[in-house]
Amino acid sequence: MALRMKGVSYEYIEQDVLDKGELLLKYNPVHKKVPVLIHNGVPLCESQIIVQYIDEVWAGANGASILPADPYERATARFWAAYVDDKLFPAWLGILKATSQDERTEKVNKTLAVVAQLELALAQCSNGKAFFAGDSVGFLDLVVGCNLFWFEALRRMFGVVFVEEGKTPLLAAWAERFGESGAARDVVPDADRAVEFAKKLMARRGSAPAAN
Ligand SMILES: N[C@@H](CCC(=O)N[C@@H](CS)C(=O)NCC(=O)O)C(=O)O
Repeated sequence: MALRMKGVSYEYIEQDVLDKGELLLKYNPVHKKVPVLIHNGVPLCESQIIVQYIDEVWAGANGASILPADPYERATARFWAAYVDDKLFPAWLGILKATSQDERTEKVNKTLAVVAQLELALAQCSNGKAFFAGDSVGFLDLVVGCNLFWFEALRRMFGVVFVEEGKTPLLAAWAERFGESGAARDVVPDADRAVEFAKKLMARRGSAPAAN
């Protein structure tokens, strides 16, 4: 999404993380995780670091700046981005990794609590505008937005809804706008593929079967 925002062309190489290939092990030997950006033959790892790198390297490119220019706004965006990585990602991933229904319910409730907090963050950051970053997509939009197709996959698998007009009206309207934005449109993976992968992950881990 960041490369699209900057108008930079790239080659996308898909990696099955349940069957890690040579390229991934070579370029991310520390964490052995995707994504990895290879630029000028050298690897960059960790999503948020990659996005910030792209913003700095292509600072003069046709796309607008991804991180806010104002130091306080930039720090605030980084604060919430760290919150997403620390709290949101493990909470919903825990739903897939759960080995009992009780554990799964606990992770669903945790995810709901984090999403409720993000509703408040959106109100604070957007200041009534369309996106976390204001009038257009920015860093925090990408960081939160890349979880949305997983939310859809979890809805299809377990019937759980994390972002909806009744409970999180701001996030619900934002999610619509984000999905239609030039950054996300045509790039975000299909939720069907996320479901397919999640089922493989659960089978591998022997997690409890899907139930509403
Ligand atoms: N903090 C990392 C997390 C990356 C991550 O968890 N990647 C997953 C796929 S979304 C992965 O590669 N998992 C393979 C594994 O855990 O072995 C980032 O933001 O890049």
